[in-house]
Amino acid sequence: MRNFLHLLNSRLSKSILTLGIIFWNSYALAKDVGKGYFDDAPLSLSPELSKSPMYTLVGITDWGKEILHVYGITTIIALIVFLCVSIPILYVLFRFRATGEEQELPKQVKGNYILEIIWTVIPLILLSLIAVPTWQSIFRQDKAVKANLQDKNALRIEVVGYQWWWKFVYTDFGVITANELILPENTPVVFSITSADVIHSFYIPRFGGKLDAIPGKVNKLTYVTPALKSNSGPEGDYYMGQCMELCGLSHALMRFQAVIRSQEAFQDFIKSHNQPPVVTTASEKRGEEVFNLCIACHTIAGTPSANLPSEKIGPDLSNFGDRKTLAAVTRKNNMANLKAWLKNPLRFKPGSLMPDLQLTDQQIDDVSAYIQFSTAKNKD
Ligand code: HEC
Ligand SMILES: [Cu+2]
Repeated sequence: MRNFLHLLNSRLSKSILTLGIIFWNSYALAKDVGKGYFDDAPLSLSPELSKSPMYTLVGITDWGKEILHVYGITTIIALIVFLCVSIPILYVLFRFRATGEEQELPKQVKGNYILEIIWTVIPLILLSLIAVPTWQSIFRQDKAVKANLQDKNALRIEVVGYQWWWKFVYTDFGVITANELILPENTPVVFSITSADVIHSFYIPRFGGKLDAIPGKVNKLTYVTPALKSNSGPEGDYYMGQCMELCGLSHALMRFQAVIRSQEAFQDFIKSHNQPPVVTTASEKRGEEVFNLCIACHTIAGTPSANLPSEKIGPDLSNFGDRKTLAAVTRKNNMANLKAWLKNPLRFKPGSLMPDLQLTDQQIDDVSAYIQFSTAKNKD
């Protein structure tokens, strides 16, 4: 007995020590990620993200609220089951503890029909209590998708997952963008979700409704976008989204952002998006030339790159200067990060399908100026 206690003690202390070391190392690592490489740590480690963390426990769309409702029912039932099991167990543990003076085994019981029936029927009832509202929700969503597809006021958006970024096509407006999903407030939206390569999963936690993006299949999701917050600035409200299906090396870096704007600001976005770049400085002019190296994979609306008929494997860069983030919302979009990205995309995103194009520093400066500044100038 004593030896056993010793063993337990030393194991316990070793485990605690190991855990402590792991904790300390992870902390030390996390603290320094990105330091020295970029002007700016990844967004997850910056205060940016704290403004829009990926909570699952607030539903701010109709569909999000509905899911939370089912979630609430499930949680309450699970809690009741937990209490009904753990309280008797604790009672029995203490009430019938061995005193060491027992002479024989206690009475052995097995195969009690009544008990067997009871503990088959109770879970059946509990599972039905969960299943019925779940089915109801699924059918309601199905109906809403059909209704909103017919609704003239609804916004239809095609979502395509790529390794490791998101394409958003505003089918009714001929507008294509990437990673930043601009949405008008209080509007029904139908997302038609698919993938260009492997399985991804589309999810904006606060809006509710996580749906797989599967190549060759279109999954539909709909909800009414939330209203603007009372204190939101001219840029609107930002909500983080994330790919939720392990899809390769940079899966964790496959983020996106939903941006809720007023109806007018949304219309402005639609209007300015496809305006051709306005090239003024000498550097932008040289950058326009350099951009010919990029057009097999990228498009800027209103330039020859938009005339190539092939499917592009890189994000649409129209109106890029208007974007707040870079490389699927993993960095802030500013000149320093853009240049670092063009110097070596793999440093930002392991396995990225944007190759290192071996550009000279001059080419990087020029093409950065071109895609960053000339595209944003059409914003009155
Ligand atoms: C072989 C295809 C390919 C070529 C050529 C290419 N890119 Fe890319 N680019 C990509 C892919 C794929 C991504 C998405 C990377 C990711 O986020 O994982 C990307 C991402 C980007 C992004 C970030 C976009 C965003 O939505 O945040 C910028 C900016 C960019 N590329 C600029 C350029 C420029 C400028 C050139 C030419 C000098 C270029 N790319 C050449 C494939 C390419
Ligand atoms: Cu993924």
